Amino acid sequence: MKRALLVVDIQNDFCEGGSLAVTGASEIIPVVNSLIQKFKASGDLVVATKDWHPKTHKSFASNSGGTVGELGELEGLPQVWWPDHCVQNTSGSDFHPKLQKDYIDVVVYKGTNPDVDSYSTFFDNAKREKTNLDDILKEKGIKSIYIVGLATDYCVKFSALDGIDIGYDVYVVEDGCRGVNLSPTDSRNAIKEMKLKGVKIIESIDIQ
Ligand code: VGL
Ligand code: ZN
Repeated sequence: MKRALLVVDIQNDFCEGGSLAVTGASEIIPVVNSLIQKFKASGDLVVATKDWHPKTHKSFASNSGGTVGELGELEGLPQVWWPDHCVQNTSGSDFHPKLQKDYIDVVVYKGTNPDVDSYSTFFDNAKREKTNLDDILKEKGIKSIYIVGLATDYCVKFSALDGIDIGYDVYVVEDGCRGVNLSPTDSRNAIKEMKLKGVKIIESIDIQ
């Protein structure tokens, strides 16, 4: 196993009809499914992540008295107030029905602590707690990660930047991602920032 495909948060609430729907989310499913098959065929690791919030999560506007889409503060950190989304064991937190689930080797959960948001699949936003992702990759000797999923300007971006900080070679597959775009340029800026910090931005056809 030389590399891992990281399939970020392709869950119903982030897709069309969901509570925090990302425009064009379902368009990435065929791209992601073919990469899952490719990684499986080459004996590489397929990791999928789930945003996995308790219903009391304080990033939800409903629990914090904020307005959806506006910026506030949570435990000293800037926090966008979100609609309720990806609540544990609800259909909104299930993977999209068309996602190829049979070849997912491991699912990493994040966002379980109600007091802090967690965009990166490596750490919570306060960097207090780690998920098991780094240990899983290190245990298998994997040094390169290829990221696809939702959303370009949040979980994809912060996972990619943390991956670089920890020392991985990080590739973001642009046609396998879509962004929230609270501001229309958010995804474009996220791509620029990732590039500047050493993330390689590629297209799915570039992957062997
Ligand atoms: C995400 C906003 C809130 C994401 C998760 O997966 O990008 N965005 N929670
Ligand atoms: Zn969330």
